[in-house]
Amino acid sequence: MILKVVTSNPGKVEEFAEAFAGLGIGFEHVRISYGEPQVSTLEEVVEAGIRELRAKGLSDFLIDDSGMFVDHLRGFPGVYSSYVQKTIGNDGILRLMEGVSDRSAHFRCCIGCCIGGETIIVTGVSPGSVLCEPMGRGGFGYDPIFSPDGKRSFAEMPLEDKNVISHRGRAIGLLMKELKRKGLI
Ligand code: ITT
Repeated sequence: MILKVVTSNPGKVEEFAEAFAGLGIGFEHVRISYGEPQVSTLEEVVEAGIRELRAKGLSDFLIDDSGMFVDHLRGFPGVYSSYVQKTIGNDGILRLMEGVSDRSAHFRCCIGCCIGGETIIVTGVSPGSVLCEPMGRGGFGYDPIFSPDGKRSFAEMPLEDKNVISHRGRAIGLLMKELKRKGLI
């Protein structure tokens, strides 16, 4: 089986490629834009995306909507992570967190997968904290300012290490479990 990964984000493509190679799953990167409505959860974004892509005739694909949720900022940027990254960026988040002692945050990754007539939606979570300054040159997006263990940022980890503990790695694990349970792989 070849799964089409529909995303505009090359960082996600690398992570899916690494994870799927380890699982022996065929993979194809597809760029088709779909609307991301202003709703309150990642799951709602994914459900809407799946509806739109199915209506366009796409099959055997997955989409991923992710975000970083900062406790002190009451979950911001959350579903607005994409817009916030493009506007104020990591420096803007660090400015909002200046002098704040509670730096706890988590990443969520919601994956929606359509195979044949089946739709599976899973969410992986990675708890951690917002660092006081960017660290590391790897990864993408919020990786330099997020640490899962208070020691290293995601941007300082090799991809395969990030995939073991990250929101996306966990979501991929849940997806595989569900695909196996349904006898689809
Ligand atoms: P697609 O929707 O086309 O897949 P996107 O980059 O818009 O790509 P999201 O809406 O899921 O993806 O991502 C929201 C923001 O969060 C965006 O700026 C990403 O770079 C960032 N992001 C997502 N996953 C991340 C991760 O694992 N590490 C760091 N930042 C991440």
